[in-house]
This record gives sequence, structure tokens and C-alpha cells, in this order.
Amino acid sequence: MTTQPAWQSLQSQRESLPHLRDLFAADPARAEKFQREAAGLFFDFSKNLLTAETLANLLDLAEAAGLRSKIDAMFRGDKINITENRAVLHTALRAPRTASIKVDGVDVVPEVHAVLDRMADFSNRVRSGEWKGHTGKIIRNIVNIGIGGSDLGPVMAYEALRHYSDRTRIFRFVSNVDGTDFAEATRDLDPSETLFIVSSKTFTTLETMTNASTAREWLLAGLGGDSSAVAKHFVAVSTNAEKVSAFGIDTANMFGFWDWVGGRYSMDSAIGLSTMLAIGPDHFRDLLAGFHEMDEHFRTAPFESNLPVIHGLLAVWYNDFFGAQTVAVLPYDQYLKRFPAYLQQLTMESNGKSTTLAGTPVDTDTGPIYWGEPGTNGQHSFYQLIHQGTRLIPCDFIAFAHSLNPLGRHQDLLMSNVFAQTEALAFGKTLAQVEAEGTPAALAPHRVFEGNRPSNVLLADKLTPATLGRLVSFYEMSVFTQGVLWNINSFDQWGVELGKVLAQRIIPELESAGEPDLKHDSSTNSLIRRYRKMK
Ligand code: G6Q
Repeated sequence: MTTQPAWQSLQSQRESLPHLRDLFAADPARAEKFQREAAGLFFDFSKNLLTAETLANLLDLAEAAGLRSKIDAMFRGDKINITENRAVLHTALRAPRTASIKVDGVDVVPEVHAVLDRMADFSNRVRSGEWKGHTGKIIRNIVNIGIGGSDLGPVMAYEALRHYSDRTRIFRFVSNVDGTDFAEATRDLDPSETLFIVSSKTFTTLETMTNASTAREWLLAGLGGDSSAVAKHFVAVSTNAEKVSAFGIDTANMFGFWDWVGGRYSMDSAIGLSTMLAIGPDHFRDLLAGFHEMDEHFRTAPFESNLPVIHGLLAVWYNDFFGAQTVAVLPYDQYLKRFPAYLQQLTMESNGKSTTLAGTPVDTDTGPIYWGEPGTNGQHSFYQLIHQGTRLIPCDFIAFAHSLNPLGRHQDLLMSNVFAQTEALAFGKTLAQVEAEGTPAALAPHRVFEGNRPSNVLLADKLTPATLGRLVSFYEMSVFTQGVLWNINSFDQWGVELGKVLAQRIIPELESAGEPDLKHDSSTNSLIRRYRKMK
């Protein structure tokens, strides 16, 4: 990629780009040139450090990387996750019933809809009170047990769509192997009214299996020890039927998915069962329809009007040409408070790679660090560094025209902050402006804002299930675009697998009655000995 003429041209442009103040002054039509709209999202990227030539060069890079054919390969079900020899078909999870997508010659769409129908039937039975607990009480509490991709999507979606959720029920999420997570999530719950969803693709994950066992003990202790109670209080979401039944959950109460769904791409599979229980099957289908709408936009739109493609290319631009190490995601909607955490996994687990698909080391930086908090809260803390620090931090502002809780002036005040922040980041405040305000000379340099700090604004009508689907797909496809430009596998996660193996070696050394024969480095050995003494 770095030898492409477009890459060379971008490198020289990076040196000579005018300040955003000058770019806007020179072209009154700049905003319209760098705004696109599709699938209900309005995307303003005009406050980025770019000219028409920059965009053209970035689009050239996408062509040179074979993005078009790679998009087709993913949607077709080719095994593009080459290190695990798997197709990557989260797009099939939201394909309409009429679609046909084949993996190893088998159409997966009917299976997807069969699971969705079973989830809907189950959700309706729980929500209506027809599904009863062991003692005949209706289910009032739903606890999802899962971690990583089996937790972050469900938590984020529950928080994001809380407005649409069944407020008569309590939803909790347990992920951490720290016993505090389980204890706090269940301390005020009545076992006879509690349903656990054990969500684990593999059904072998240490944290989830430990929490699931603790949940079973907690339930049986509360219900007099009759193990037949498990059937009414536990369901599983997994690809591993064998392990589900070994755990003691009837596979009739299991909702499946497939190896072609990566954990971080699974919130719209059966992993979304807690979401469906919260918002109901119709809203869940709206969520899927929103995903599909953005998928189709990404698959079919020309690159110059393709929102996720442009967004992904801009990420590469800052990452590789400006050395920007992070991206801030700033949702101006309280319901999206877990969205940055969700995106951290999606982006960093996907593109935190340093080996190309050919097995060679990458020759550019890859996935940036994503972080963020909802606005306006962040404005009162870390925005200082974005405005006046020494680092370049591209920002994504996400905002909605309508609040789901319209209260007096709140929404106008919220939105005024979105616009004001992006304006201040782009245009800053010069020394002359500061002095003209009558600022004392000694203070003036401290009050200067350099400006020229890039931001995107994503604006939608309001946060609905469909909008959330569009937004998540937008980021999924942006991440895909970035991965294609870097020629890496965005769909494996060997770094995560490593963690799963490492702890297993140390567990017996902490638990053994006799002094273990430790063979780690001196630091690890002494920490283990110290912990054994302290515990
Ligand atoms: C996601 C990752 C990882 C995974 C968790 C949970 O892409 O692989 O976050 O989702 O480790 O795995 P299980 O669902 O198998 O328990």
C-alpha cells in the first residue's frame, strides 16, 4: 500500500495542508462537498484535515486495496478469516428471510430465521408471564452471564434501548470472574423469579462457566436444592450443544449460532436474547432491519458516497499519516453511555494486529485506540487535552435531533454543545482574537486554541432500535474498510485466546494445599508466593 502513488501523494499533502480556517474560508461550499447521507445517518466530515484531492487519493487507496472485491467476498460467505478458516457472515444474521447465503453449500438464512423465531417465541412466553419459574412465579429478573463479545453488545444494546424496554422487569449483566460482579448483580433478586441466560459461544470460557456454576448454586440454595429447577431458570446461548448439556441445561432451552459469527459481531445473533427479552421481538427485528439497511448501503454504494468507507479511510489517514494514536467517540446521548466500551472491543480486537494476511509484519501502524464518554460529561474533564494538548485526537460526535426524553430546553442545550465543540476544535482561537478580547498579555498564550483539530459528526433523527442497528453496522463496516487497507485479518483474536490459556497454568499454583514448584520468572514467582501468604 505504501508504494502506491496515492500513498505518496497523501504523504506530501499531509505536509502542506492549509489550516481548517483557511480551507473553510477559501470554499464557501466546503460543507456540502464533505457531507453524505444514507440509511438515516447524516455524516458531516467537512471539519477534517482534507481537501478534495485527499479524499480522491484515499478512495484510490481503497480501490488499490481491492476493497470492492473484499466486500463481495465477505458478503458471499468466503472464508476470509483465514487463520481460523471461517466465513465472516454477521451480515447473514440480519438478512431478510428471502435472502440466500451459502456456507459450504448450505443456505444459512433459513437457520438464522429459525433461531430468531424460537427466540421470539421464548421472549413472548417470558414477557407474557406464560413461562414460569420452578415455583410457579413469573420471571421478573433476567441476568445475562457472558463476557467480551457475549457481554458488551448485550449491555450496550440494553442501555441504548432502555427507552423501549419492559420496565416491569430487571435486567442485569454479569461478566467479571471477580465474585463482586455476581454478588452485586443478584443480591436483591429473588431466585424464584430469576432467569439466567448463559451466553458463551464456546461454553468453555473460564469467567462465564465460573459465574454460571455460581448462579446454579445460588438458585438451588434459594429454591431448596431441587436440581430440576435449573430447567426453568437457565437457558443457554452457544454454538456448543455438547458443553451446554454437560453443564445441565436442556438443549431444548439452548439458542444456537454459528462459527461464522465472531464474538464481537454477535449482538444481533442469539447473543442478543437479553436484548429481545427487554425490547420485545418486534423492536429486535427493527434493530436487525437497521443493520441490514446500512449493510446494503456499504455493499452497494459507490465508495465516494459510502459512509463507512469514507469513515474508515479517514481513520487510516490520521492513523498512518499523522501518527494519531487514538480516536475519541463522543455520543451526545446518555443512552449510549456504553457505546464507547462496545466500540473498543469492535475496533481494537478487530484491528489490533501487526501481521498481514500474507504472514509478514505490517509496514504501517494499524488499529488506533478507541475511547470516549458521553457528552456533555466529557467536556468537563478530558476535552481539555483534545482542545489544547499536544496530541491530535480525531473525534466522532454522535448526536440525535430528537431526544427520547424531551424536557424543556435540554435537547437544544445538548445539541448546542455538539456544534460548539466541533466548531471550537476546527477553528480554535488565535492570539489576535484573544488579545482583542482584552486578555492580559501574560494570560493570552494560555487562552489560545490552535484549532485545526478534526472531527466527524454523525447525526440521526432519534435513537431507535433501527438507528442503533445502522450505527453499529456503520462502525463494523468502517472497521472492515480499515482492515482491508492494512491487509490484516480483522476477524481473529489470538491475543484474547492467549489470556484464556495463561491463567489456567497459574490457577492450581494458587489453589494447591502444598507449596507449588514454581517455574515462572522471579517476579511472577514472588507475586504468587506473596499472594499465597496473604490470602
Ligand atoms: C470476541 C472475542 C471474545 C469473546 C469472549 C467470550 O470476538 O472472541 O471477546 O467473545 O472471550 O467468549 P465466549 O462467547 O466463547 O464465552
